[in-house]
Amino acid sequence: MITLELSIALVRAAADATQCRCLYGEQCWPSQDEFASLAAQVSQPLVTPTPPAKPCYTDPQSTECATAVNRWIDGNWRADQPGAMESSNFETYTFPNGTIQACYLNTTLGVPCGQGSVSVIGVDARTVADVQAAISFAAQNNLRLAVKNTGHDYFGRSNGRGTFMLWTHNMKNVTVQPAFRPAGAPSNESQVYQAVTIGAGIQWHEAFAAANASGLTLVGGIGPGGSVGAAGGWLQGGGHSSLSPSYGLGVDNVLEFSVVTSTGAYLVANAYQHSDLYWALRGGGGGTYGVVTSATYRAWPSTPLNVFSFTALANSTEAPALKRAVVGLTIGPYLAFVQGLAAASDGALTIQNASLEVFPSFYAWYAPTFAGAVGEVGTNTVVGSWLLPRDVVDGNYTAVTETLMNMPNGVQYLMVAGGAVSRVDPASTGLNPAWRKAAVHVTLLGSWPEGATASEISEVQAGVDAENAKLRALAPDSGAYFNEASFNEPNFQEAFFGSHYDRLKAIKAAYDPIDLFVVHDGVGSDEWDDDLVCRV
Ligand SMILES: Cc1cc2nc3c(=O)[nH]c(=O)nc-3n(C[C@H](O)[C@H](O)[C@H](O)COP(=O)(O)OP(=O)(O)OC[C@H]3O[C@@H](n4cnc5c(N)ncnc54)[C@H](O)[C@@H]3O)c2cc1C
Ligand SMILES: *[C@@H]1O[C@H](CO)[C@@H](O)[C@H](O)[C@H]1NC(C)=O
Ligand SMILES: *[C@@H]1O[C@H](CO)[C@@H](O)[C@H](O)[C@H]1NC(C)=O
Ligand SMILES: *[C@@H]1O[C@H](CO)[C@@H](O)[C@H](O)[C@H]1NC(C)=O
Ligand SMILES: *[C@@H]1O[C@H](CO)[C@@H](O)[C@H](O)[C@H]1NC(C)=O
Ligand SMILES: *[C@@H]1O[C@H](CO)[C@@H](O)[C@H](O)[C@H]1NC(C)=O
Ligand SMILES: *[C@@H]1O[C@H](CO)[C@@H](O)[C@H](O)[C@H]1NC(C)=O
Ligand SMILES: *[C@@H]1O[C@H](CO)[C@@H](O)[C@H](O)[C@H]1NC(C)=O
Ligand SMILES: CC(=O)N[C@H]1CO[C@H](CO)[C@@H](O)[C@@H]1O
Repeated sequence: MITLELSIALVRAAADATQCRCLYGEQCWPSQDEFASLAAQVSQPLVTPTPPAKPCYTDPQSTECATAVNRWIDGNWRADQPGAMESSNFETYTFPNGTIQACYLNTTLGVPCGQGSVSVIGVDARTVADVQAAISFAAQNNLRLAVKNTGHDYFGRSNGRGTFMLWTHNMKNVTVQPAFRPAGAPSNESQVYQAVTIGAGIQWHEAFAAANASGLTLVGGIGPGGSVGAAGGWLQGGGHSSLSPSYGLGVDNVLEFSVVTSTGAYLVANAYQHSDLYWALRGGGGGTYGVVTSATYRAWPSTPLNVFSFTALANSTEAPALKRAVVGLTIGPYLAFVQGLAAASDGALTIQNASLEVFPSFYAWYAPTFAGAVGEVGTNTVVGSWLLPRDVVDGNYTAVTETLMNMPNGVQYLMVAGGAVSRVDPASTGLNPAWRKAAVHVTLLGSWPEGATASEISEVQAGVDAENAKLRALAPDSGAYFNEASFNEPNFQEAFFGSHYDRLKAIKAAYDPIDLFVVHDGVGSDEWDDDLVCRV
C-alpha cells in the first residue's frame, strides 16, 4: 500500500514539473550553490526581501522598528524595500483553510511574523545584463518570477508567495533628450521630440523633478510622495494623470521602450521596430511581455497651470442641478461652468470656497503639495472601478448621479479621461478601447484593520464588488482600468482589454513563448490557476 501511494505521488510530481512553477521550499528550488553562481553574475548581492514590520518582531526596541512605525504610510519608504508592498494586504498570504500568514505592525495581535506573499530572494537589478541574468535564472529553474518596481499594484502583482524577485527599483537613470529620434526611424523621417528617457526604477517624483529642471513637463501619476513608478506597471497599464485630458494618458506619451524578453533578448520597441510589442506595452499591462528596462517619454514645454478649487454642496438628486454638476464638471469648461452653476441650479447647489490660483508650471503646483507627502498606503486596500463613457454621463445623468450619490462609502470621481485621451485612435495602442470613450474613471475603496479574518476580508471585498456592479450597470459595454480595479472583476479579458484581448495574447505568446511573465488578470493569465503556479 505504502509503496503504491509513493509511486503515485512520484508520478504526479513528475507531471507537475512541466505544468507547475517551482516555489521556495520545494525540492526543485535551486541550491545555495546555484544561487551563489547567480550572485557571481550580477552587479549587486542578491536580496532576501522581508516584510516591513519584521524588525518589530526581531527587536521591538530597535531603530528599524521605530522607523517602521513612523514611516508606515510613507510610499517612498515602502518602495525602497524589496519586501514591502504599498497596500499591506499584499504582503500577507491566505492559506486554503483561511489561515492568514502575515507580519502585522500591531505586534500585540499575537500573530508571529510570517513571510506571507513576500518573495524570498531576488536580484537587485541595476543594468540590462542584471535583468538578463535574473530572467535566465528564473527560466532555467522554472521559477515563478515576480517583477517588482515600487509595489503599488492593487492586485499584488509585484510579489507572490515562494517567488523569485527581479527588483527594478534601483535602475535610476534619467536622461533629458532635447532632440530624440526613435531607433530605426527611416532617414526621411525627420521628426524629433523633446523627450526624457528614464530607467525602470524611476518614480514620478524623480521624473517630474528632472523634467522641471529642463523646463519640461511630463504626463505622470499624481499621488503622495510621487512614489508610483514611472516606467513600470503605471505606464504599461495605461497611466492616468491630472494632465491626461490635456496631453493624453501615459501610453499616449511614450515614444520607445527598451525590453528584455524571457528568451533573454534585449529589444528596442517603438513605432518603427517591434511595433507589435510597442503596441502591447502601451496598455496591455505590466509584468506580461517582458521586463522594460527603460522608457522614453515625450515631454511638453512647461506652461502656466490654472488650478480652480471649490466645494459644491448638493441637497437634491433632482435634475437639472445635478446634471449641471455631474455633466458640467466632467465635460464642461470648468470656469464658465462654476460661474454659472450656483445660479442655474435653482438653489439646489451651493458653491463654497471657490478660488483660482495660477502656477507658473505644473511642477510649481505639484512639488509643494505632493513631493514630500505621505498617505494612501500602508493600509489593507481593495479597489473597484468602472470607466463611465461620456455619452452615458451626458445622456443618462439621472441614473449616473443617483448611483454615485447613493454609494454608502462614496466614490472617487477621477476626471482623468476625455479631451486628449478621447482624441487618440483606439486601435493605435493596446490600451482598453473603453478609455477612449470615457469621461471619468470612478473608483471605490474597501479596507479592514490588521488581524481581520479571511471571512471578514471577503465581506469587505464582496461589499466593494456589489457597489462596483452598480457602476458597471450604468455602462455594461464600457470597461475598467487594469491598474485600479476589482480583484474579482468578472470576465477580466473583456473588462480590462476589450476587443484588444486576442491580439494582445498573440503578441504575448510571440515574445514570451515560455510564459514566464504571468500576473493576476494579466493577458494570458487565463492559462494558469488562481495562484499562477500551475497551468490549467
Ligand atoms: C498611492 C497610489 C497612487 C496611485 N496613483 C495613480 C495615478 O495617479 N494614476 C494611475 O494611473 N495609477 C495610479 N496608481 C495605480 C498604479 O498605476 C498601479 O499601482 C501600478 O501597478 C503601479 O506600477 P509600479 O510599477 O509602480 O508598481 P509595481 O507594483 O512594482 O508593479 C506593477 C506591475 O507592473 C509590473 N512591472 C513593474 N515594473 C515593470 C517593468 N519594468 N517591466 C515589466 N513589468 C513591470 C509588475 O510586475 C506588476 O505586475 C496608484 C496606486 C497607488 C497605490
Ligand atoms: C491551515 O493551513 C496551514 C498551511 O497548511 C497550516 O499551517 C495551518 O496550521 C492550518 N490551520 C488550521 C487552523 O488548520
Ligand atoms: C492592536 O491590536 C490590539 C489587540 O487586538 C488592539 O487592542 C489594538 O487596538 C491594536 N492597536 C492598533 C494601533 O490598531
Ligand atoms: C545610464 O546612463 C549612462 C549615461 O547616459 C549610460 O552609460 C548607462 O549605460 C546607463 N545605464 C543603464 C542601466 O541604462
Ligand atoms: C518615408 O518613406 C516611407 C517609405 O519610403 C514612407 O512610407 C513615409 O511616408 C516617408 N515619410 C516621410 C515623412 O516622408
Ligand atoms: C523648477 O525648475 C525651475 C527652473 O529650473 C526652478 O526655478 C524651480 O525652482 C523648479 N521647481 C521646483 C519646485 O523645484
Ligand atoms: C435646497 O434646494 C432647494 C431647491 O431645490 C433650495 O430652495 C434650498 O434653498 C436648498 N437648501 C439649501 C440648504 O441649500
Ligand atoms: C440609464 O441607466 C439606467 C441604470 O443603469 C438604465 O436602467 C437605463 O436604461 C439607462 N437609460 C438610458 C436612456 O440609457
Ligand atoms: C480651501 C478654502 O479656501 N477653504 C475656505 C473656504 O471658506 C471657508 C469660510 O467661508 C473657510 O473656512 C475655508 O477654509
